[in-house]
Amino acid sequence: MGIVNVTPDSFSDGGRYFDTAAAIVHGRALAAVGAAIVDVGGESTRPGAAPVDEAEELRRVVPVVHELAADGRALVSIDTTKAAVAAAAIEAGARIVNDVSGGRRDPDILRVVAGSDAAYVAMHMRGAPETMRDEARYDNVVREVGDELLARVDTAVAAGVDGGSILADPGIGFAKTGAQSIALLRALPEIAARVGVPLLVGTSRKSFLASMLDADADTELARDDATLATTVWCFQQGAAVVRVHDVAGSRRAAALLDVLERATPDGVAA
Ligand code: PMM
Repeated sequence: MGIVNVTPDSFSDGGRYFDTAAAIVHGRALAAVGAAIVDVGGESTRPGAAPVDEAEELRRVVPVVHELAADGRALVSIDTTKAAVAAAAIEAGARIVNDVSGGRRDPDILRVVAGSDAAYVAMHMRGAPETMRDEARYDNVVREVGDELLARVDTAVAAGVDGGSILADPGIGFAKTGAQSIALLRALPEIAARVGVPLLVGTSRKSFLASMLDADADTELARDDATLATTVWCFQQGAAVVRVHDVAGSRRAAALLDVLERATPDGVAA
């Protein structure tokens, strides 16, 4: 899943694709290098970010979703927590609703998904982006995130969302410290077993990666390198989807992983 942020202030690429035309060009470029999904978002979820009103979010995302869906090269996902934005995006051709609140911010979003053919990504977060930094308190982060994520999946199913079209996401960096994010990455198979649906994981360029880099080496390129290691890790731990900025790099890594996984003892890909 490639990231198309139509926002002035995202985690890492804020502002770069804020313009509708630039966002469409970027989404097309991600599809061209092999993104199976392009995830279009109009509201920043950066820690401390201010909310965006519905009219502005619609203005940002709907034309981008419409154009990328019309291309038909990649499935279009809408990264929103608002029912009205999800509905408009589905109308414009989105096939996946990626909800970082897991249905907590606007429970109507679950009814919108249930009434459509769209798939649903339920991500784990506590609080809201404005406040989540204060909510990173866990006795056992793996157990608590697993339990809370399962509750989000169950709530979605109870609202009528098809359980076979749900992905769960542990929400790396959302109400988690760097150490907690690493603990979750370490325990992906356990979390997948707990929630009972495939996992999507988003580590791309996030600040926990910086703790593994020298302070003067914390560049976008270095974070992409670090992200690649997490892509390989996530796929090896059974994740179904990774959400990344550098789609080309992740595709290359995934292709090599595929060869290694299918290789016979004499080194020939089966
Ligand atoms: N991270 C961000 C935004 N949306 N959606 C899902 N499902 N998982 C994530 O980890 C996630 C997300 C924040 O990152 P960005 O500002 O770089 O897009």
